[in-house]
Amino acid sequence: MANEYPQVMTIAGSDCDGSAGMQADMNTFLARKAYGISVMTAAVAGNSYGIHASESFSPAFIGQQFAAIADDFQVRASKTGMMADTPTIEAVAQNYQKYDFGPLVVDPVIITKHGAMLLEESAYQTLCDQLIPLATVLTPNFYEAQKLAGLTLTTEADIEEAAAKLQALGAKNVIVKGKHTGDQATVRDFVLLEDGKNFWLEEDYVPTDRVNGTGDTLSACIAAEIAKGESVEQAIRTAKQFTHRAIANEIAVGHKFGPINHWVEL
Ligand code: PXL
Repeated sequence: MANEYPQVMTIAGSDCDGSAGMQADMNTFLARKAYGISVMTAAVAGNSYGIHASESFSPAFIGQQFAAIADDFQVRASKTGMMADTPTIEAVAQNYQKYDFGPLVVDPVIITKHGAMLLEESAYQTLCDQLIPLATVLTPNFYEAQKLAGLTLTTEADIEEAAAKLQALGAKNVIVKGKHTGDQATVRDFVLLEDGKNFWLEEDYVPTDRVNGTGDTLSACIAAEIAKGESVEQAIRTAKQFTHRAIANEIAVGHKFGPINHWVEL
């Protein structure tokens, strides 16, 4: 009886304004009808204008959260979000390998929609060496793909090359999320699957500032769909659609980079 219901876990930072991080993940899990569990790595003080302060939890406390969940719950898929520094990434990578928490979606959070940097530059290499090899799905945005692949992305061929490079680091499946320049008709994300199948996912560009938590939502939705038994490809397609609808049906909360709308249905 216990643990029959699909359970999905986020390993992420708390954003006190509710728009992003762990809160966006939990909203997504609820919306997609999976039970959400949250191991907290850090907490930020911020709002729709920006991030003003940030604190990380100790590696020991992160380990205690993992142990508590492993003792009682049956997590079918997990995702990572904000991990601010090398000790946090190492703690997450070590603990994840200690238990069975299902396939891992790694959202390599480096930069927020307000332009705040959430990951120390000195930790990029740790992310590549220790966490990306554990990823069933890696979900960098355009900026993160450039940093982690070490490439300048100009053309679509560059983006395809970056995805291949990130796959070579050990991520089984990669989705590189498209750029938002403000003067575009569509947003195009490139998907490279484990078996080499690849395709572009396209949705209309929505001209709005209310986009904080978009990447968290996409990766959380992928994890939730996998936890419910969907294939990786279907999980990615569902997540792109869900996130697009959540952006397109905006809600008036906060003054600047506000949250997206997790009440949308597919
Ligand atoms: O959306 C990226 C993100 C992830 N995690 C935390 C955040 C944000 C953006 O604001 O605050 C904790």
